[in-house]
Amino acid sequence: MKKQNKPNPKTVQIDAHVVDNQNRTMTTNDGVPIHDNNNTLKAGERGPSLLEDFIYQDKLAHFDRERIPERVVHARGSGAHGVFEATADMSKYTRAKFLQKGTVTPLFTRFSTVAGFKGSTDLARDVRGFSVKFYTEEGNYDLVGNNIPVFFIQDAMQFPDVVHAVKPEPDKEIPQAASAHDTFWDFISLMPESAHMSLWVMSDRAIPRSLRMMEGFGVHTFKFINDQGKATFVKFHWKPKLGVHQVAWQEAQKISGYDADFHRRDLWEAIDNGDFPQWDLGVQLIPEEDEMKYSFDILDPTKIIPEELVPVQIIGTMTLNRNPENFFAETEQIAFDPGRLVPGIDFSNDPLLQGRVFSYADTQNYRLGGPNFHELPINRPVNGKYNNQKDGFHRTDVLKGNVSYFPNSLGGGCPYHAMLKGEKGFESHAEKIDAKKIRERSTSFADHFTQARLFFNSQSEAEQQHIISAFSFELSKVNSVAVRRRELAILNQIDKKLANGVGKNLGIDPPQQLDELTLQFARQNHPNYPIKPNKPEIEKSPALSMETKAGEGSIETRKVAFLVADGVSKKSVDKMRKALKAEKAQAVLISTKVGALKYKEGDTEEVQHSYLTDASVCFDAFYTPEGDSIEVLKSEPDYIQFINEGYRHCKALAFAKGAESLIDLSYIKMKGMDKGVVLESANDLTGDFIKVMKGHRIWEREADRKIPV
Ligand code: HDE
Repeated sequence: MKKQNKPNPKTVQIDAHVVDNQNRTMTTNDGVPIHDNNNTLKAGERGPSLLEDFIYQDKLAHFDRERIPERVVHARGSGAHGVFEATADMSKYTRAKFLQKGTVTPLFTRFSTVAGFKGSTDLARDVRGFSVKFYTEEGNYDLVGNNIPVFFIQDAMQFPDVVHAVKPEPDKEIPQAASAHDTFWDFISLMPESAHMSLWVMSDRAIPRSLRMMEGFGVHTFKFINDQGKATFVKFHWKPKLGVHQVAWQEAQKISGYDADFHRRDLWEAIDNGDFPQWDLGVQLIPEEDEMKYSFDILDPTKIIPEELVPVQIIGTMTLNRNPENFFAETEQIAFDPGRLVPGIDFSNDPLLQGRVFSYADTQNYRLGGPNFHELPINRPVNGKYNNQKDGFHRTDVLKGNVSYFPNSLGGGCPYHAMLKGEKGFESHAEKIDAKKIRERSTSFADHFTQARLFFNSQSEAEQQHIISAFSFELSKVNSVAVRRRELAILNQIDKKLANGVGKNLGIDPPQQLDELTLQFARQNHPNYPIKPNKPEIEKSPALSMETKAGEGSIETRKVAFLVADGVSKKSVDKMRKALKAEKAQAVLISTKVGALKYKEGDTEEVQHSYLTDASVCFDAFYTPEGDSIEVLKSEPDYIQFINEGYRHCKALAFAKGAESLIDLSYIKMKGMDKGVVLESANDLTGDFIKVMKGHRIWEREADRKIPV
């Protein structure tokens, strides 16, 4: 797998299974040519169908079994193939070959939402799964992470509970893909350990602009193991090259109606256009000796290690460069499992991670119908698998010879143990354990609010307001006043501004003390709860704010709506189009109808989008070119809606000469001009527009965000 001009081994492996129907006669599943695929076999023209119609049975029996159980969580997902190139010398820390400088490894990445069913909207407020299967030369390594670096719970035993609480309520199966309901907040308000994660989920991290514009985290602390068997603790981070971006909550809700596949489409189209998304892989390395050095426990999955304490070192880059050939065969059947490691990487004792080690293989055995799911093309290791496991449902490998046991002499002692030939296979880290069996929680896991506070403190004013709005929205949807109050008590332990802001919107004064029920449950894990927390190393971490991660001002692949109608000036359109192209941003013409758009100059251009089919929320910025179209747009209410919403959602709007008159019909007139409204008559139209777009949002408008639309 060294960098060479040889074909990607995973592509070669999958291609061997690709079926192309072009120029083929249709056959049954047994290869028998089908003469007529429209009519069942009947006794006479109007007679009953015959049991002997094996062609019909072949077709329907397959159809009747076309659904497999969806994933119990992360059912809704989108994936793509790619490669990882290691760029740093990691040999001091890990013997994993795919992490050695210069190695290029094929991979498949799947992004997902957690709570919704397979057909739910992409824009739900939710955590996003971020799973990567590396097909390394030492077997498959799965980094099954999320776009949020902490988790709701500390012990795997409670995973079914948190999932049952967030999923639709079991009596009425409502709501779909939403945490804004009673059972979720009932659970969360009884579980102070979920406080930190709940702030992340109520932040804009949970409504990404694009899957290509979000961070990924391994969440748990893992271990790197080097050639000498020495361990170093490690946390994994994926950093998107396009920066970290969000949509507004109101946009998310509207996008769900206009394009429920918004993220899936965006990923597919970007790869299809050759705009390959990239992420750097970063690691935080903690020497074994420093395990107990921090004010928090590095084994606790509700804690981050602030980047200011342990910097993130970049060790390679992932590029997603190929869409799947077939969604079901690849994205649906891929089986991730954080419990499968390659030499050089090991688990830590994080009790959540330890529990995951069981659950994933177990669920794949069920979901994919038996123990041979490793043989599906998307799951096969590129270096082959050789062992004595055999038989079972859907076995496709044909094991040669009469030997399927070890030790053997008849099979030449093969397949042999690595150590028998002086090779090194996977070896677990020889950690010394001397302990009693207990069912308890470590006291070092008992501080639930310090890092939640760190997160809130580290957000910009606008980001804090979004968190307050999100909690207010969610808790308003909760019917139980006791649950609302109990959650407010938790928020009050984190930050007064947060609790008071939400309390005001709910009409409840936040209680000063945690609710008795919350305390009662917390004391089951920590009898002396609440426990005095250690003094944190830092009070604020700029790295936690999305605003600081918005990217180095790139607008690559961002979508700009050109708001046009017949009679628009081609010159005015092309001027902006050219400037955006130079920045690799996309121009999308939106007109009063699809089909041929007539330019003022006489030419025509095919338009795919209209005010009827598209909405402002699906675009990043807006441009109104000059021309006779301006008169048409004056009486087009959907045009006015576009610019009103764009303005409200703090996006950049540019108006060519003459188009300024349209501003008088909008809320911009009422609320006033700002740097985000770029006029050709007063500004450098293209230069200033691009400059504002590079700032992503005009946050100043946030202070006055109650603009009606
Ligand atoms: Fe998962 N999780 N999880 N999870 N998880 C699954 O596996 C589970 C956890 C994550 O794209 C399931 O194949 C337990 C943390 C992702 O196919 C299941 C616990 C993190 C995906 C399962 C956790 C994740 C899953 C459901 C607590 C972030 C989607 C279907 C101990 C680090 C993978 C499946 C994909 C999927 C169990 C907690 C991420 C049931 C028991 C923490 C991204 O096995």
